[in-house]
Amino acid sequence: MANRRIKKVLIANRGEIAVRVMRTCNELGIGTVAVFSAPDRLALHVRLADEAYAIGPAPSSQSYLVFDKILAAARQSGADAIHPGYGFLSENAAFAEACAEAGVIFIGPPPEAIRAMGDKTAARRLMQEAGVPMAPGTLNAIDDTDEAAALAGEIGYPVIIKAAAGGGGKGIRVVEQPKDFHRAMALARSEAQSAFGDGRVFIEKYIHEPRHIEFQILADHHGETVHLFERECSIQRRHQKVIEEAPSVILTPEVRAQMGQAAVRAARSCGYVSAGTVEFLVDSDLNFYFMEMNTRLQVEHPVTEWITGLDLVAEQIRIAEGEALGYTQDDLAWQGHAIECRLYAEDPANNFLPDPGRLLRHAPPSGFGVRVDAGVEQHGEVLIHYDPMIAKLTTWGRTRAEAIARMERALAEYDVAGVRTTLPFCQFVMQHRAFRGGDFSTHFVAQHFDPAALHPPDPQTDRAAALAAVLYHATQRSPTEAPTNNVAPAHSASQWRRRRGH
Ligand code: MV4
Repeated sequence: MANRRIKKVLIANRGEIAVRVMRTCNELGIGTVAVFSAPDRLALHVRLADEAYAIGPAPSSQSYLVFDKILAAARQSGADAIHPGYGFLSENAAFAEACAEAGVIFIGPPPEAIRAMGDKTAARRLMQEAGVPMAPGTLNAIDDTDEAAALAGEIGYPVIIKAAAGGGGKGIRVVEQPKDFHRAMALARSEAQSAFGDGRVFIEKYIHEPRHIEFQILADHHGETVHLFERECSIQRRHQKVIEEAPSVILTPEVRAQMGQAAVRAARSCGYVSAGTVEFLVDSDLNFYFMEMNTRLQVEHPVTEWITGLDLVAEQIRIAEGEALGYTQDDLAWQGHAIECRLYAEDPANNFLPDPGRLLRHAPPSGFGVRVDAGVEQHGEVLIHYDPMIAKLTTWGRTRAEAIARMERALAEYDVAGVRTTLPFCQFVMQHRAFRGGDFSTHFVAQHFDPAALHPPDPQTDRAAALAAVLYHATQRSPTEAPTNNVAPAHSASQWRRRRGH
């Protein structure tokens, strides 16, 4: 593959991940192009970009997901590459193909790899061939319910039914007993059909109280594939990760090496290039089972950046340019421990009900070993139309205990008002005996979380902060007219740009 220098990147995303990608582009001397929906016109990612293009109304189906609008903005701006971030078009094989047809580099894996891993049964067949351990189950989607029931009997109950087109937690069902199988199958099918437009499902043996441990991999266009160790993401709620860390407390060096090698085989099996993640379930005996491969940069990638010192977006860009990784597995090592807390505009005292709105105050923590990736500024708005994540707070320490202590310090320092947030929930987890002892599974939240144990909100402080913020806000310049299209922000990041290689 011929090397092709990337000079300008369009970021087909919004919020913190768009900002995070732009930051690396700025460091590399690469120009940045934002796209924005109407309610995002004053968003941080628009303000930080060199140029910004309006791509339609709020619904992502009419803006961030529309190939032609994104590609038109790429053409108009002269962007030579598109970074999709996560979500939206990041795992859309047809979009990756459309980029190639338009002569724009898609900063991500080849469409074939996205497609292969998007079909979870196709992925299972690939893993079977590559010798990657999997939970016992079916290799093909099952059409006949009676045949499926017989297979479930052979696998042994409990079993779990998953959508072939799924991923994350949509369309999954645990079946404890044979008598429940037919009904569960019908429900799983119709759920899969309405969620993905594809009712195909498959069955796996249900792993009891597993941990979710995933391996970051990087692969270049020259046949080199490495892993960047693991992230443990067991603390999740309704299949939404909330706290992640690296490394995992339970892995031994031997199991880590075995899982890493399996992850590399998984990536090679589909001709993977760029950054990707191989997810495993791990049982209490440290047996591990392939779950799925995510063919994108993930939300939780900063914990890997902390322990390896590598900028994953910079690596993705170098790989997309056709450069060789320049290191092998033996060159890689990790140091210390990193934890990520996701701060959402959701009320943990009220079943995590989303609470979008304006951030009357947003003063994130800082200091040694603390990183904040925020998508919203003070006075900015968490919009109802999109994911309600406000920021990712990550900390590093020489040991896990130090990373936790630093996280507790940072959480205490975090000052946010105007919306309810998951901050008290993060504090609950950090101080929990089971979390501190490393004694948890994917069922942690269901087993241990008690809203009554949350730090009680202090209405006096809340009110005082809100009043102070309103008064302060009143003294500030109000936002100027909205940029409508093709706007170069007054304070362009380009003025800080250095030339690459200097
Ligand atoms: C599993 C599992 C146990 N055994 N697969 C799939 C989607 C991901 N977000 C969680 N998934 C699981 N897959 C096998 N073979 C356990 C989970 C799982 C889970 C399943 C049902 C209800 C709640 C759950 C919480 C965490 C993990």
